[in-house]
Amino acid sequence: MPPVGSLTAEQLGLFDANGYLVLEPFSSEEDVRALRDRMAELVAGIGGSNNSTGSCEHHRMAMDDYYFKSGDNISFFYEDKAFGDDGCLKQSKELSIRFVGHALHEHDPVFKKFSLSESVSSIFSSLGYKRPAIVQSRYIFKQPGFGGEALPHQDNTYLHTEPPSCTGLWLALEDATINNGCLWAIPGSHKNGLKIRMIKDENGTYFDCPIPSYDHKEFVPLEVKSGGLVIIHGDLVHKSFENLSPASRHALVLHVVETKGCEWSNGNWLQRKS
Ligand SMILES: O=C(O)CCC(=O)C(=O)O
Repeated sequence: MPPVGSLTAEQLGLFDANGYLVLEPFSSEEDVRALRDRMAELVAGIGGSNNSTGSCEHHRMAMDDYYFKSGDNISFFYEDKAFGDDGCLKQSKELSIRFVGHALHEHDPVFKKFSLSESVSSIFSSLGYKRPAIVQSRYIFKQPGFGGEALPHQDNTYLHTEPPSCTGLWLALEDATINNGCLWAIPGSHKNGLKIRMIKDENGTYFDCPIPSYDHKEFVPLEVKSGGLVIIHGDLVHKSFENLSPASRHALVLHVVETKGCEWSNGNWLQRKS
């Protein structure tokens, strides 16, 4: 049997038409459990004190130095709404974290094993990548009650090569539903090309044109069972809503670019060492 990531002609046709492809199932229950357990260990290790609600040292999600350095390490970002007026967390760190990134695939053995698995690399061979490189990994928690929204975007906006070559692999580590903040995408929107770039240079971090707006009616929900994977074209417009439900929605996202014949852009916030 070929690895699960080895795509058929029919699957490639669907990906080409829609800009996304759902592979369900993709990862086994054991593999999902291993990723979730490992993340629980990493979070438990933050700051040395488990279940802390008293520390003010937790880092909010913001485009600042902590964020810009996170391309090369494992950093922890908290939901804004997790903090009280005193600047301290209102509940345990486990229920406050927004995401962890951006080099889990390099620095953690469990995440590295998944990222380098045959199932994952088969996807990139199937999509025609010659020398793919994972440039970013992010574990997203979508906490119950306030897990933050992802505004409509295209991944090539943030992880740009010339020519654009980013593909996202979004692995559901819990059932992702309309209720708990699943992905939504505009089918076929990748065919309209990249609309906007985020640039970081000596003038700061900014977009090169006004942020486009999209009609919600164009989006379709991508509900995925735990262990299912969504392949996302770098120009696909996608988003997710705030999670107002009592159930979390954990997911792991890997972003890959082509390094053969494609040049990593100097203006990207993430600058790789090699
Ligand atoms: O998981 C989410 O809610 C959004 C993830 C996403 O859009 C991305 O990683 O590009």
